[in-house]
Amino acid sequence: MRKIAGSNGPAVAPDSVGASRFLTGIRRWRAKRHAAVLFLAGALVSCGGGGGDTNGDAPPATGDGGGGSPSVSIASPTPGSTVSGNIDVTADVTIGAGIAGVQFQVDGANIDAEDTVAPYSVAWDTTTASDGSHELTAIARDMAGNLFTSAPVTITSANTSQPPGPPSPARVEETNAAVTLSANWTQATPDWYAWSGGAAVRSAVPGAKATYTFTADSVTWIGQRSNVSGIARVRVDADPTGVLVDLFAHNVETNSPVFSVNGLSPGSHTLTIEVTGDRNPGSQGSVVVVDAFVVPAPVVSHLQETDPDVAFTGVWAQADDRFGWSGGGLATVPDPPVGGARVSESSGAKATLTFTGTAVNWMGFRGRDGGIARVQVDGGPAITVDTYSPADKVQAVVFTATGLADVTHTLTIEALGTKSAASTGRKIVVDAFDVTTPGRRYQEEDPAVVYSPGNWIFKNLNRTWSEGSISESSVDGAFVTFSFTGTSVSWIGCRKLSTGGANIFIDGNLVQHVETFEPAPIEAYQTTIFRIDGLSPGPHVLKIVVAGSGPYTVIDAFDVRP
Ligand SMILES: [Ca+2]
Ligand SMILES: [Ca+2]
Repeated sequence: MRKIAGSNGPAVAPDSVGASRFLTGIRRWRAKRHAAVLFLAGALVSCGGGGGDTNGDAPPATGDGGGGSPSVSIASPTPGSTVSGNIDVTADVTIGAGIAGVQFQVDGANIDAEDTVAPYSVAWDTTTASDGSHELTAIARDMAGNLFTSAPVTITSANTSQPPGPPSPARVEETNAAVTLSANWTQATPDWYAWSGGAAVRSAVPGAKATYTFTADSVTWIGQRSNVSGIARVRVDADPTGVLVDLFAHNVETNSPVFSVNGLSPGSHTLTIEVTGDRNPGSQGSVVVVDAFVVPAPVVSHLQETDPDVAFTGVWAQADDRFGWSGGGLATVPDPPVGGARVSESSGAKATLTFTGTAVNWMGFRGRDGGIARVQVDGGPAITVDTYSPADKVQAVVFTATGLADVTHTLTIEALGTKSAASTGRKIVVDAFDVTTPGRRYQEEDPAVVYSPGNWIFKNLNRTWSEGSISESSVDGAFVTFSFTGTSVSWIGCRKLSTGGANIFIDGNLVQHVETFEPAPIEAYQTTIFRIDGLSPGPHVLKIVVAGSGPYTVIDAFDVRP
């Protein structure tokens, strides 16, 4: 059992980024363990009573709520687009009497079964269709059995004529046959966390092992960091020693990439995770969670709602921090916590993320008082997302867009102030975003990263850093070099009130001075401080020199594109 001992939070050096009032997190966790049901019931009462100006008899799950004529349309893919591989076909549906389901068709033949749960979509393997032109339609069925058919959307399937792209990262759950669990693993709790695939396993028994067999040159372990997490030993193939992965964090991060291995030889490999029973001195437990694996290892930045690239308009409030949001409950002394998540029940409230990458997740909340939002990528077709769920789930991925070009995009989330019939509220929560970019990520302690001696602090675990830790320096002139081979590199770091300036050199030439200071409440973690493209193919050296003007410079990771 997870056991919380003691009454004080772990000590944290006051001179490091993210030094915090951690006792709030520790007490919050304990409170949740003992009073979760009571609290959630209370949350329902308060949300149900605060629904704003929308009629309590609001129609179910309609896009506009305006009582207009029924409309069914294909939202994605867009007319005239060229598609290949596996794609999601989605529909926008507004019909008066409630939606029983949506059947998608290609050229008049059903694609999979009717989707009875909003948002309406179907996964379509376009390789099952010949190359060339095809028509997609969506047929919505209302509760009375009436059918409403969308206008056809004509697309072009192009598989055999496409050059092979990079392999799509595949997510493999811990229940997959490729994952072998020893004795002493149990289902992970608490189940208000949105585990990948709906479940995960946990163990604190020394010697318990989880082994994943895969064929790829890289892999990412998806687990959990928390203030009751321990230290795992991870081995690749027959490596006798492996590496120790400290899973401690002051708050709880679920569905989180906790460790990656890159650069393996072609062929089959095993990744073995072993519970050691050891723990960080700050941790209250030695739990290890195995939630999923992703092959090949993706490059993902987990951005908080406090990121300067997230703009909020309309009415938003700080979400109740007792839920356990990503990045929640952590304060930069002497200021109060600024992060956690933001919530709105107001029609027209918008959150817009500007990001550069090929895929994006919106992490929010699904629950009994979840409302309906409209989501758009680059101002494209509106996609309706109903966040109602009969069971409350925090740190839940509620929307994903993939297959984007690696350029700058916008993701817009608009609370509609509406809800499905079953929901007791209209909550839309913005907690975090996962932005995927091509290439390979090198953590800050990779052998290719070399620090000037004596003036760097390592293994800062105080915030939601990429794979848990950063290096930092407050010494003017301290530097770090990163040697890489590729045409493009990014420095992943931090922007907040306690970070400052740096000079950036490529192959010995000063290319930019950056200032990373941001006033509260802006806090950007796993953020891209600097990116340069178009380098000549071959080896290069990126050098970052601390240049005064702020207490800390943060080195979280580097991303390289070939
Ligand atoms: Ca958050
Ligand atoms: Ca890191």
